[in-house]
Amino acid sequence: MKNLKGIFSALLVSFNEDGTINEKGLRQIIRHNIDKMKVDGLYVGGSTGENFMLSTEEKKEIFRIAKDEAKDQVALIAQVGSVNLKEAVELGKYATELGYDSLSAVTPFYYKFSFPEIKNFYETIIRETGSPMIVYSIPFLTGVNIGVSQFAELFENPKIIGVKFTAGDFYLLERLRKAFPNHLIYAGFDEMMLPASVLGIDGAIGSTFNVNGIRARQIFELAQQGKIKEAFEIQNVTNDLIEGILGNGLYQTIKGLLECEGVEAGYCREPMTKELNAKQKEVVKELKAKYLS
Ligand code: HMN
Repeated sequence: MKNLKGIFSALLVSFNEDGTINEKGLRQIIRHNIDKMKVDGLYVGGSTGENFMLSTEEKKEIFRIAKDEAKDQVALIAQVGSVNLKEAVELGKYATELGYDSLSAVTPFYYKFSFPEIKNFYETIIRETGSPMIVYSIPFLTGVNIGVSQFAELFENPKIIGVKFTAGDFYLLERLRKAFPNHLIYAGFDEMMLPASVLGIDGAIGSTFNVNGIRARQIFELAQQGKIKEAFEIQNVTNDLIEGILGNGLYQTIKGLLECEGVEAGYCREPMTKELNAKQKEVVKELKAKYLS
C-alpha cells in the first residue's frame, strides 16, 4: 500500500452533454491533477465525482479509467459508500481487484441508521473485500454525527485506518487527533485547511485541489513547519477563489476553470445543472485571470 498522507484531489468526472462519461475528458482531468497539480493521490467516486447520481456500472467504469490512467503514479482511494450495501460491497470488490490503495465509504444516509447499523455497514464491506477502509464523515450532507467514542469502536477494527473529516467542528477534530494519533485524518473542507492543518491532520481531500492543488499543498506544508502567517496569506487567497467558486456553482465552475487550462472537463450530470450560463462563464474567466494565471 502506498503512503496515504498528503494532498488528494476529490476527482471530478467529465460528462458529455447527454450525461454519458467522457473518458477522454476524465483522463485529461486525471493527468492535470497528477502532472500539474502534483497531488499525492486521488479520491475517486466522491461527491465531487457526482457519484451518487451514477449507476453501479458507471461507478465501476470511472474506477477502471482512473486506475488505468494513474497507474501507480499516485495513491488511489475508491469511495464505494452507498445506501445499498450490496452495491458498496460490489464496488469495493471491484476497486480492490483493480489495486486501489484503500477504500472509503460515506456513512449510510437518508434513513436514520443506528450506530450498530453503521458499524455493521463498514464491517461488512471490510469482511467482503479485505481492504483498508477510510470512514467518510460528512454530517452536513448525511445528518450522521459520529463522536469520539463511536470512532473508538469503529477503529477497533484494524482495517479502519482513518477518517475523511468533512466538518467544521474543530473541537471534535482536536479530540480525534489526540485520541487516535496513529489513524489517518483528512480535512474535507478546503476553505478550512489551515486550522485543520494546525490541529495535525495527515492530509486533505478536496474538490478545489483539481485547480488549486499547489496552494493547498503550500498551506498544508507551511502549517506543518509552523509558518502560520505565510500559510494564512495563502489560505486568504484560496478562500477568495473558493468563495467565487461556491457563489457561481461548485462543480460547474471548477470544470470551467479546468476548461480554461485546456482540459475537457465537460458537463455536469443532471439533475445538477449541466453547464454554466453566459454570465457564470464570465465569472469563470475572471476567477481564472485573478487567481489561477
Ligand atoms: C467528495 O466526496 O468528493 C468530497 O466531499 C470532497 C470535499 O470534501 C469537498 N466537499 C464537498 O463538496 C461537500 C470539498 O472540497 C468542498 O467542495 C470544498 O471545501 C468547497 O466547500
